[in-house]
Amino acid sequence: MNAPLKKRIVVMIPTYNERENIADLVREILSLPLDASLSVLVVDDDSPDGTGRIVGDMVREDGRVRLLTRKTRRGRGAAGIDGFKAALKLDPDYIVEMDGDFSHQPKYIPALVAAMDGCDAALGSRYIKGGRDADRGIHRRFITFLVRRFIRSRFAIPVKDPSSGFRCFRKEVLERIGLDEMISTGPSVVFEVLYKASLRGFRIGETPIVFIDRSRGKTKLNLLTLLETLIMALKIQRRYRDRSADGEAGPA
Ligand SMILES: Nc1nc2c(ncn2[C@@H]2O[C@H](COP(=O)(O)OP(=O)(O)O)[C@@H](O)[C@H]2O)c(=O)[nH]1
Ligand SMILES: [Mg+2]
Repeated sequence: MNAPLKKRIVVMIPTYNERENIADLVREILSLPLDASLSVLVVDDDSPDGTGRIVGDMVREDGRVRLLTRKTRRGRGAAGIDGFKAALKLDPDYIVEMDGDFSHQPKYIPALVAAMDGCDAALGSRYIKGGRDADRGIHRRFITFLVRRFIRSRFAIPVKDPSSGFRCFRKEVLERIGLDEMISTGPSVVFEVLYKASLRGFRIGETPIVFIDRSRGKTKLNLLTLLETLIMALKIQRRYRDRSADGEAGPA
């Protein structure tokens, strides 16, 4: 009998000004002890700090590294969507999404992949046993707390950490949630993708992660993005509540 084929996994990382993190992060991911065929796709918005050049050098040295440079339609939202679409073209079994600042630690990727057993998507969760938000910034933790409360009060998504951006999807999930119809332009895309997957009945698992402070570089999250995210969440609710009443198709 033939040995089972290795799973193909693409790790998709949106970046903006992550020059101090990206090379170490990509190397760490590629050296994970995973019995899978792993590649990394960096989705960079033409960062002025030269993140794209650093990744470009890595692409030339290692066929497992890929770079998508976006020069129009910038922002975390469109970057995530374009990144997923480019990842799907590589025909993977799973797509892992994570930040490029080490807040999402590569060491959890094997657990995320293992959590896919019996699930269509798996989240790295700060709010289940063994997980933790170890971000030092008190205001940052407060923002996460507010966003989580807000989402949990308005949306019935059966997960503990709906705003987690560290997660893994079966290819079919991303193929069926209508990537071209997403309305988010900013970080709310993380939630919109999850919500659509949940509306469509995909099974979503969680595995604990400890979320740590970004080690280097600056966050792009500010008060304006927070406000934008909350407003966008309301828009998402209005839009898909109407849609789901019309009966969105399930995963079958
Ligand atoms: N391509 C792209 N990536 C972005 C953009 N804004 C943030 N990111 C990346 O998205 C991830 C999360 O952003 P970050 O600033 O760390 O936000 P925080 O983790 O919420 O503080 C990081 O990898 C960023 O480099 C953007 O406009 N375009
Ligand atoms: Mg961050």
